[in-house]
Amino acid sequence: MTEPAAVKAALKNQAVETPSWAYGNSGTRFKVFAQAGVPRTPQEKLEDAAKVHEFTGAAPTVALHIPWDKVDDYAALAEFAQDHGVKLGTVNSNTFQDDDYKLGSVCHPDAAVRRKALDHLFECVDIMDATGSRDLKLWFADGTNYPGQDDVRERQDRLAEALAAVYERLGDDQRLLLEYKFFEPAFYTTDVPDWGTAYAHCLKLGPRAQVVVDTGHHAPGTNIEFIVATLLREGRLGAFDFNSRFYADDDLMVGAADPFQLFRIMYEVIRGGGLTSDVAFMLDQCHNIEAKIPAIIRSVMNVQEATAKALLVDREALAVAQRSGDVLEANAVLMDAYNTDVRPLLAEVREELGLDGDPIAAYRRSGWAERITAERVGGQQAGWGA
Ligand code: PSV
Ligand code: MN
Repeated sequence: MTEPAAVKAALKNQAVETPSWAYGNSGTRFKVFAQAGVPRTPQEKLEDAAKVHEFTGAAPTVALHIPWDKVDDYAALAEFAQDHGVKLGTVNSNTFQDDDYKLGSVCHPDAAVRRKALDHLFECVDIMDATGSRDLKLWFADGTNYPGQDDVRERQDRLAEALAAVYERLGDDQRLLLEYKFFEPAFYTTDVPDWGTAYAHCLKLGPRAQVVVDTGHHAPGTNIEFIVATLLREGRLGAFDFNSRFYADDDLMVGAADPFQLFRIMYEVIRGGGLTSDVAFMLDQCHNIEAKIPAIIRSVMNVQEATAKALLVDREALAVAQRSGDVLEANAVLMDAYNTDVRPLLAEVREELGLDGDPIAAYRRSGWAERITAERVGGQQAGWGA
């Protein structure tokens, strides 16, 4: 069993990056619901993100999405973040919300559209230079809807060409994170459908190209923890986009739909040394019907709970059971850790950090929700496409 002091130390060091877009309005293709107090500017999103960090102590960075978080002066935005106790994190590109991208972006059959998409990716690297961000996260909505629509092999060549150009443009301390998704918005093929395709491209690019595992981007029943173990073994797990799903890419609060899966993932992360390496733990969620800030706090807490349980696995007892072929005992060791109520331990960890043991209650008492509802009146609320 990991020493209690080591478990606490690991939990105190854990950081979860929150996505700027989770603070804005979101919904489904049927309806985007507006909520009172939602940020109107990237600065207001950072104010909300700062509250999540204030009450959890575990969300020190905020991911940007360009152009949703476009500003004139990114260095000033980084300073604004710093003044509020957080930092700007990963820069996410967006090559999916422009009419030109109907048939794809970097994989589009028309070279002019590919050039436009590449220029956007270069712009994102320029922004990283200004914000001091380490990671560029690339997700492409590219793909086809019908067999025969385009040459899927040629699309891979176009993709490889764009990725190579972006990789070349990165600074020595910057990374390219490639995210895969098996469907949506394209329904027949997507150009980066799975971890194998992402891994193959990253391998060609070089060591600073790494794979992103968005937990919502797999077919039902996929063993995500196996993918995590494999990518860690290969040194190519760059980041997580955490969220939960019941059916498709639901983007629900991580750990809400399947806390056991999150535990299994975190166990493989710890087993593979990923908790203390450069793996970035990010949320990629949309809070469509629930209050956003407490939902993000809850999500951070869910990651912490899964991590605490995974840290509590008695690895020595597990190894003994595994080596002796004691299937039931091996399973029991894992389940013992999973079934531990780690909430008191996490409350203690928070209190030792000078925080309230119950971040959601502390947030509710703070009056922040009432304040932003009263103050953020008028203007255009942030949301998809804003
Ligand atoms: C695509 O579904 C995705 O997971 C990518 O990470 C995008 O950048 C993000 O969602 C937008 O919410
Ligand atoms: Mn994602």
